[in-house]
Amino acid sequence: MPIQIPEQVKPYYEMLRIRLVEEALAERYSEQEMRCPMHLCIGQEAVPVGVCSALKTSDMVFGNHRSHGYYLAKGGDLNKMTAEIYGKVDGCCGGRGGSMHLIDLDVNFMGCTPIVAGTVPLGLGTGLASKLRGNDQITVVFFGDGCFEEGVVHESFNYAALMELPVIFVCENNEYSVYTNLESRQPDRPMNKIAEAHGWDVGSGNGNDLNQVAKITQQAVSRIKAHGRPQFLEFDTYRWLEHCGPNEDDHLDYRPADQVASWKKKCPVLQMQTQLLSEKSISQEELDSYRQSILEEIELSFNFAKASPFPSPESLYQFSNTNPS
Ligand SMILES: Cc1ncc(C[n+]2csc(CCOP(=O)(O)OP(=O)(O)O)c2C)c(N)n1
Ligand SMILES: [Mg+2]
Repeated sequence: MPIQIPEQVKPYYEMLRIRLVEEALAERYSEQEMRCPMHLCIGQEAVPVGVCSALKTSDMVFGNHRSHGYYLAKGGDLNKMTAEIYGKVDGCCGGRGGSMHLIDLDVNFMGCTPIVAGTVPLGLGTGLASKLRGNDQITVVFFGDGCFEEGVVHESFNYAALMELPVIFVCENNEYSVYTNLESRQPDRPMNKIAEAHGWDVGSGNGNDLNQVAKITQQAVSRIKAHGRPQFLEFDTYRWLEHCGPNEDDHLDYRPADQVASWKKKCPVLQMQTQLLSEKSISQEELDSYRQSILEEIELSFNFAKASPFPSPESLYQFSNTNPS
């Protein structure tokens, strides 16, 4: 049953929903019915929700390989996302893409891709389109700290600055690209200094603090409204699970145990929950009812995905211009 969520509690609800959806995906992954690689954002929920809370539905968002949170925070349809992950015809990409190819044009979630930095130049394209059309649509491209090592990011910074595009690039800095930490990959050269050198406005903050993420993004949106130039935002956060897949991988020892433990103490969902309870914006009974309602919604989405058929073999070349027949 849909329930009424007070306005000030909505961002918390959305973070909790992303967390519970991903926990359910992780739990069922071993059933081997989701046949695509899956990168979970558990621990990082405040960035997608905080950033998207500052956007309008007409604004456009691109994700990367770790995009369930972005898709849901932008208003993407949970049934269609779950069906996509199950490879079913009712998925948001007809079951052809899986977890890393999510699109929902109804809410301007423009897409995501496993190719690191693949969506960065696409965001320039939508930014340029908004500028040429003279509308007020903003483009947001989410990416990780590892993405910064791709040459196209730097070309894109240059192009966006030259063309004065209304884009916000949001870097979720979780300190790791797969198993390698930031210091081993990049010299001491803060990412926002590079953006600044291109003449972009920059902002940075605690990516586990939803209010801070939302405020910093609102400021970036206001600057774009004022002068139309590109914005770079960097938020520190941390992934809890393995790079790809539903498990923990701390036994591999690539991340110090005390680092993992200290970030888990800074859980974005729990921090916001504690705040709402202490300021009495929410009661424990309401919290329990939200959780119950989300779990019911998730169960229905799995039923929807499982009941949906696989795409037919005849449709294999439907969107292709290389049909051999
Ligand atoms: C062009 C390209 N290079 C390498 C990879 C392999 N790869 C997939 S995800 C990833 C790490 C990306 O790290 P980051 O951008 O920090 O995102 P995170 O996984 O930490 O969220 C890499 C190297 C890829 N998919 N595409
Ligand atoms: Mg990273």
